Amino acid sequence: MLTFHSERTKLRRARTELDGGQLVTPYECPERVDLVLKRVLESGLGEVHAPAEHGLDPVLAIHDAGYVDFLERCWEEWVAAGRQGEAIAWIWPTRTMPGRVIPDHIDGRLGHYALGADTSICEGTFEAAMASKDVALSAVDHVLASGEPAFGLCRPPGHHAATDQFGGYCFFNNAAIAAQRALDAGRSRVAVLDIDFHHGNGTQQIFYARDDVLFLSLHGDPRHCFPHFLGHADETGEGPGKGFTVNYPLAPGTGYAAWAEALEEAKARILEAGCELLVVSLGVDAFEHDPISAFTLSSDDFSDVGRRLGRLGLPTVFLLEGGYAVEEIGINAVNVLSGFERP
Ligand code: OKP
Ligand code: ZN
Repeated sequence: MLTFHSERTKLRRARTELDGGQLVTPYECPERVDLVLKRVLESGLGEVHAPAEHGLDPVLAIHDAGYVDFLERCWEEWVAAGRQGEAIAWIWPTRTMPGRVIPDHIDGRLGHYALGADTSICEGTFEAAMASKDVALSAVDHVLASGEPAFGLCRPPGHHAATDQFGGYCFFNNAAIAAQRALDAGRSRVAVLDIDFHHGNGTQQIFYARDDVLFLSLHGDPRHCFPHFLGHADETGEGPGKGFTVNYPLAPGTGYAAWAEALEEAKARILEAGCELLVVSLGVDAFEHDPISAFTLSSDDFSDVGRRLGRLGLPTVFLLEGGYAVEEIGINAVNVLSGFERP
């Protein structure tokens, strides 16, 4: 299958992530792209293509215009305010202070548009997010035009990004942007299957009241795992979207047998709903040695994941999300893709 990749996805190189009360070098680093690309090339998966530039319209089909403007200007505003470090949110509209008015001050705007303090904004963040969604759009366009599968080597990831919030290393929701593209191209229902270890809260929020996108997620139970405040089994959609959100929260320590059982249930729901295209939010942080996750999938299990997804028989676009055990991220991502194509 074709891979879509842009060197511009590496324009974001944050120096700080708030982790355990310390500022550490972020887990979500540009080297992840090099490792996955290297494995794609050595595995003979297929050609690597540069994405086309798709501009902001497909972003604005998903995200709030004020949010996009904030992301574009945040870094220069932060620097203009004389700040020394990277832009990190530290005050929020919370349950007791709901925040009806979007503040003017950069500190207030950061809190309005941030989900958490884990994700710093630095120079190049907007440019990398733009490249990442271009990768996703070119990959889905290839699937739409050819019926063949494609892999978008997206980075930064997207599934935590909501209509107007960034966080969990995500800025633009690449999977949501790709799903909307497929609908705009005439598909009547699309499935987004999120197999990243973390719940895809952004994707869920974006499509929660809609029945044209079926969102399904296998993830660490939010009682114990990031993003902590969404992803419970009783969240099933609202209004016309009732039944079109399906969550499989799994306990930390879950191994492949139980995980694959949830995957088969998700596949049955995708077929039952008559989805015409599958977007896979391909995080590989369910891996046993991932540094920030708690499932125990092996590299061979990821090949089996690909085989199981291939048996759905749907036009499929894979978009990279998380995966942080850097040496193995390329192996595990490409194992899914190879298993899908060469069962
Ligand atoms: C992004 B993706 C330590 C870990 C918490 C948030 C995790 C984001 C995961 N600071 N950071 O879903 O892989
Ligand atoms: Zn993740």
